[in-house]
Amino acid sequence: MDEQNQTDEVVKATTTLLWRQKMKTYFDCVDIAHTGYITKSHYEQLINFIKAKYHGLHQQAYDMVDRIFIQILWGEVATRGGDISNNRKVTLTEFTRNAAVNLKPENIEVFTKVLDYISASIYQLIDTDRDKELSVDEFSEFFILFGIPEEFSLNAFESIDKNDSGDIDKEEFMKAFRDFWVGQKPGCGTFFLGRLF
Ligand SMILES: [Ca+2]
Ligand SMILES: [Ca+2]
Repeated sequence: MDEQNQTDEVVKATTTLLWRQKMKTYFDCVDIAHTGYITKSHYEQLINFIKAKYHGLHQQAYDMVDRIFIQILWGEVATRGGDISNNRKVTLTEFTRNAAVNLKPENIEVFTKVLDYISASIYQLIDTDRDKELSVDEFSEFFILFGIPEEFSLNAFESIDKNDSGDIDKEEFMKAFRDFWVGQKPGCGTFFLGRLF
């Protein structure tokens, strides 16, 4: 067995099928053209969609989007560093393996803080009327940028809105985001991206 297969056996032994399905779902959202790998340009394209959608914001908001998508989600979560240039391609197998490293006991605390930073920042960005609640429209307008069809974003909305208030508050959003990346069992974030592949 080569080194890669051994590593993947470790991933299988330490994560659930559900968690790996969530990672595949995320991967497929980024790999819009279904090429089988993700690259920096995929993340740059998402950033362009986001900037076009949320135009007229303060420069700080765009810097935050760059930091989240390029430095964190590409440069750390997808690649785990090393070569993060335009030439780097990350397959689903590598992505899943890299994402699983964050779940190790020595990494989970920092990873959780990073996740909270991402979700709190995104929440602020997409709560466009600034009433500190996400409406169905605010929520689906963001998720449509990831190619998630409206019916699935509604599904996601309902699963994240735990208290059935018809709005997603910041705590519900952050909890679901954390659960999506970390949770091994069904939870409030299982359908954060609307469905599982
Ligand atoms: Ca709102
Ligand atoms: Ca709610």
